[in-house]
Amino acid sequence: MKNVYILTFLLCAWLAGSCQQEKFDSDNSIPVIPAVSGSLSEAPFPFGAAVNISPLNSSDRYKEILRSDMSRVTAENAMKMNNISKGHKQYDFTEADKIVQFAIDNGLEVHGHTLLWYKHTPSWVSNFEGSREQWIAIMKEYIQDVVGHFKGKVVSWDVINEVINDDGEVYIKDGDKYNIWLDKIGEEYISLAFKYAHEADPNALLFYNEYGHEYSSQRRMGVNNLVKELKEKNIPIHGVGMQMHTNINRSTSDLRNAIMIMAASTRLKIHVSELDIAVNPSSNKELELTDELLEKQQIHYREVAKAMNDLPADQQFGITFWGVCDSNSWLYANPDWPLPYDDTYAKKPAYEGLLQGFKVSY
Ligand code: 9MR
Repeated sequence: MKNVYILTFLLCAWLAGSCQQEKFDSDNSIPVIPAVSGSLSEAPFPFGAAVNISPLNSSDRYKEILRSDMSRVTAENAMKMNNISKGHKQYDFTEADKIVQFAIDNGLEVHGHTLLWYKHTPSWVSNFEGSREQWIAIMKEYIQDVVGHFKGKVVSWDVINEVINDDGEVYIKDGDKYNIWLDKIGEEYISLAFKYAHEADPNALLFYNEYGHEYSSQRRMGVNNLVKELKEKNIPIHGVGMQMHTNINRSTSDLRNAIMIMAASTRLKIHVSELDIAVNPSSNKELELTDELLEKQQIHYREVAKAMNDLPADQQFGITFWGVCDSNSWLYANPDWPLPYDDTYAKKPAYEGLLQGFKVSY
């Protein structure tokens, strides 16, 4: 029965993808979809944005957009390990607390990003020497102190970020990427991390967060295998974060299919967790932003919103943009303009694309 469900879902995703191919890609025309107006807050699923403390302190427009259009925020950097952990049992929650307080004051949910990642390991951890048991102990302590600190305020967590490569395998080292937790503890660190986070806040929703679902089916398979393994061991995992740092050259059906397939195969909540759609993926320094690029970007945003809209309600965790306006984006210096608001905080065509994605049936 389960297989029939998955096959039907995959077939629908494929068919929908093929139709889009015809509409958007083969003749390269802009599909005829009625103009719509409104706000992202009208969507049947949450929209959110990654936030940093500096624009939060300095820009009223930034805060207005978070209040009017978003229902969730993620700390873009403030909750990463070396920004919080200053030594064994020494924490600095100043910036993260400010973001959380802003969210609470304005009725926004907070998604925690991220408990463990190969990046942002503080030096006291890199220099730590101990047995496997001692490594497990410091990991447990960190997770439970942090999740405990934000208990009741942070609704959901990326427990583990980016452990799978393009071959679909969990890896310790790849170029300058080095996962110290995997090296010292072994693969069990993943299930232990989920278990410890759950113990610290049984109400928090726990996610595995990864990039590349839209371009690597092997990586997607790797995520799927990991989720399956965790579920078989009864480890509390509630969702998959699909980062989607993507660009206008990727086919819209790749974006849709990644979401549909991950939803059908895991049955977990789907969070498009770090969405941005680059218009200058090759970082051409001379590139200028044209209407044509903005229209392509609009179509891509529309397709992501439509895919989220088409998921079963209990799997629609929502869409988080990786920043609010273009000048907040980690890609801005490339140059790039990957977000739905321009650098004056005005709505771009992408914004209307998002509205069309959940308001118009096509
Ligand atoms: O946008 C983030 C950037 O400001 C940081 O310098 C960088 C390193 O911490 O992380 C960026 O966000 C990443 C996220 O945490 C995990 N997925 C990939 C994101 C883009 O690199």
